[in-house]
Amino acid sequence: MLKKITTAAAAVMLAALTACGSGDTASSGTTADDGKITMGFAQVGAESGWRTANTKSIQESAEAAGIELKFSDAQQKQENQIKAIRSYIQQKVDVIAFSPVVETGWDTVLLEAKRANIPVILTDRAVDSEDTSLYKTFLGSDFVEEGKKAGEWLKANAGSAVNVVELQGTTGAAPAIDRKEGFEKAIAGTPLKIVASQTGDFTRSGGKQVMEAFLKSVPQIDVVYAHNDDMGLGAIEAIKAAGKVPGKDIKIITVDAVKDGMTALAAGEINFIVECSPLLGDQLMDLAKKVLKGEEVPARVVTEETTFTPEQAKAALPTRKY
Ligand code: GYE
Repeated sequence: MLKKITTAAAAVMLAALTACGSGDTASSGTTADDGKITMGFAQVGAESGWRTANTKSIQESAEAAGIELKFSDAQQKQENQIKAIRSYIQQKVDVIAFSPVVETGWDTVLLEAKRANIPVILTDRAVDSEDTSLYKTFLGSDFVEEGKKAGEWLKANAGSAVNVVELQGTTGAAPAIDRKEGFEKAIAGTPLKIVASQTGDFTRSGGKQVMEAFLKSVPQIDVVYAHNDDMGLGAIEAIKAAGKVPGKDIKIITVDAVKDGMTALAAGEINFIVECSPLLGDQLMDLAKKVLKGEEVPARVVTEETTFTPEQAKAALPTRKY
């Protein structure tokens, strides 16, 4: 009996110590201190219109949900994201969410979070870790499906087009790998072929530079398939500078459907956009709350998305949120 009491007392003391321990990070507001949830979010960067909209969605949703957000921008560098995650572990946040810049190389830091009993939620991009117990759930789009939609549209609307150049997203990133795969599957067995493919790092300047090089080195370009709107918009600048008409001389297909992309689509400079929604904030906060309450969450939550032609873009633009 005495032993039992001692054990119970020790447990209380330990809890008190833990609470004290987090006293120096009291501003982090961990659940142990004041019942408020603190989320550490390690963002990829600010490489595109999509990313900016995604960051805004996460910040606004955290505020609306009463969740304290610690936010970091990794400038598209994995080492920065790993540092940010380690610092969230040190600060004893309640939950960590992040959008992994590339798929590989996360096991060690995810194991550190697991050992510290801090649940991790993947948003937007996937990791290739075999041990799926390293994270609670993965919220985001089906990028293979997006690539397929782009390829299916082209198959149906290719006309005499044959030669496709591809502007890939960040090398090693899930959306770059999967959008390539889905597109290639869709155009397989048709006369369409990818004659050149390079990364533009999901940025406008990257898309422009790669397209400038393609226009010099590839004799006949019929189609540009860009893994995001920003690279497509960069390619438009390069095409115009080369004296060609984007959307007519060269068909352009992109992914995302952010406002700038939709505006170019409505103007006929892009021919087709596959939507990828950056508005993941509300779902992320809901999932975080559930995970912290110990409720079951699905291992995978897929975002619902559509596609746009120029006519559909014109209709959607006035009420477009991002
Ligand atoms: O398509 C692109 C951004 O991971 C889905 O990252 C995201 C992609 C998005 O830079 O614009």
